[in-house]
Amino acid sequence: MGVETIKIPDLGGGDGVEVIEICVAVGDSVEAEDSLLVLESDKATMEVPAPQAGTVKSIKLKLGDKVGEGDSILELEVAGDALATAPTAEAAPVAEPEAEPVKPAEPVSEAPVVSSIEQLVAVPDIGTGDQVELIEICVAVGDAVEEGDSLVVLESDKASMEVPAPFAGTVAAIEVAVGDKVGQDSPLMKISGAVQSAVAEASSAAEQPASPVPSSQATSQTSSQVPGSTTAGAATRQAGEQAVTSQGGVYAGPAVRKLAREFGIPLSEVKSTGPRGRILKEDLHAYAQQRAASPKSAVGGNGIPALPDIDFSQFGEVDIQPLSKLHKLTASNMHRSWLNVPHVTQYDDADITELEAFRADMKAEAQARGSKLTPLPFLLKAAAAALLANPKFNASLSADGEKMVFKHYVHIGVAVDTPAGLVVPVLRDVDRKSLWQLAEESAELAQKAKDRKLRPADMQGGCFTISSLGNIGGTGFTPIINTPEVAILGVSKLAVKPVWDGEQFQPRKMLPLSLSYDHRAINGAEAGKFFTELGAMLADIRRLLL
Ligand code: CAO
Repeated sequence: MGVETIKIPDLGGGDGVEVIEICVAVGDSVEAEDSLLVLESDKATMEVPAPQAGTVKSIKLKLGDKVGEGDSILELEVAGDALATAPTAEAAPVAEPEAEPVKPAEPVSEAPVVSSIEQLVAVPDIGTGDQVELIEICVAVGDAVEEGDSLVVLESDKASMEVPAPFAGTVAAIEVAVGDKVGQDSPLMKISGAVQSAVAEASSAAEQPASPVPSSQATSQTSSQVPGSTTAGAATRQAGEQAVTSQGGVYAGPAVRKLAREFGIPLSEVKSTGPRGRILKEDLHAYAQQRAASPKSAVGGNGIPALPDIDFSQFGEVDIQPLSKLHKLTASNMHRSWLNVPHVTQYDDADITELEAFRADMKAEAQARGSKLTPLPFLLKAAAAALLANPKFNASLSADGEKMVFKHYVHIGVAVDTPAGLVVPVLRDVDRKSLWQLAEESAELAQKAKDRKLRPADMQGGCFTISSLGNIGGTGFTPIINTPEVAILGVSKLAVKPVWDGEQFQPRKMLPLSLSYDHRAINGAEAGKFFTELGAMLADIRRLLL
């Protein structure tokens, strides 16, 4: 075991840099590369990483201190011999800037003239050989930029960094896109700049790096090593670990940027409370809380992380089709219900062996009437009876959640799949109609739906919905409640199953049912009673007469 004093690394010439965050406490165990503290200069925020793993024994500075290279940060108890294990600055050598990406100057003339040359701006030495993600392009072709204006923002796992314009000019071409992975010397964009002398420019271009270099890197030096101590991180890492102000005045550190991305928070909308307008993690929390309280759009709102916008063409050929109005409406209704209503779904099988036998007996008669007696009219009739017997199911909650509206009518919607999308026409007064009437009316409404002839009134006033996938297949599904209704019945495909009658297994026609209900309006015991009664009526349709 040894104790090392961890010191401020080479800050690229900046002294008197403020300590704005101490990320560890005495007694904490840290891994190599864990952030120890965050420093902030006028232009940049920098995380100082632990050079190696260890336990924090003491902290030598406090928030608000102004520090410079070589100042002690903390004492770290490390395994083994501290001197031997301490990394040296040579372990991460400073990459020499190169002049490669500079385009040759235009043909020179002898006399000094004002002319314009186009230079390729490339990614500077970012202190890592790894590729980093380009997260923001701050300019557009045709934009005039001043020297030092941000061109792009890059982000590694730990840091965000801006690449500033190395000279004033006009953006002539952009060679990258957001999401690209880039590394040192990757071309970014071409900037044409006015220069006083083509001769002078040509020669200076040959001597200097065209790639813009963050100030700390431009002046980076090998930090001196003191026996028993080491600087935290190598000089090269500093340039790559800056979080900076990006265009539009957004000023945030890497950890905050990462968190904002994870939660789909647009930093430009966050009110900052940090020093010099820096966005803090607390600001993100405040934003998320405020958003949760706002009744605005559910997409990316209510504290829900927004879904990433993915360019699928990067994986293969795609065809992009706009959604129909009906599809968008259904999607929005489903999403609203799913987000607002605490759904519980119960599953059960109804034994409809006798019902099916009766249906088979009635087939010829149905045909003679020009009708078809599917299981649906029986389900409608049984649901109506169960709704009347269980008034909480035939009700809606008021929007403020303060009142329950009990309905003295029984209108039931039936989900109908159409080429244009899902619609739910409503059969009125189901409790007062015969099975024949319900069969004819449901077939008529389903046809109208498929022909897109339903009127808005045909789809209003429902108390309960039946969604049947029985003619398609499946053993069960979780239907989403058609709010402001409080329950919905899902019907899956009938299957013959062995059922124990007390002495032996009998083959029975079992209909899988799923009942989703709004747990704000209905509790589990009530749902169990409703479901049992419904199943009993389907099992013995004579009960529908009671
Ligand atoms: N199990 C087995 N067979 C079933 C069944 C079940 N649960 N339900 C219906 N069938 C049978 C019918 O008996 C009929 O067969 P026969 O012609 O031999 O009698 C066949 O399936 C076709 O029935 P249908 O679809 O014409 O009539 P229906 O009354 O059962 O359903 C309707 C009408 C409008 C509900 C249906 O056409 C439909 O659109 N279903 C899809 C609904 C949907 O998409 N729901 C999902 C909503 S959530 O995304």
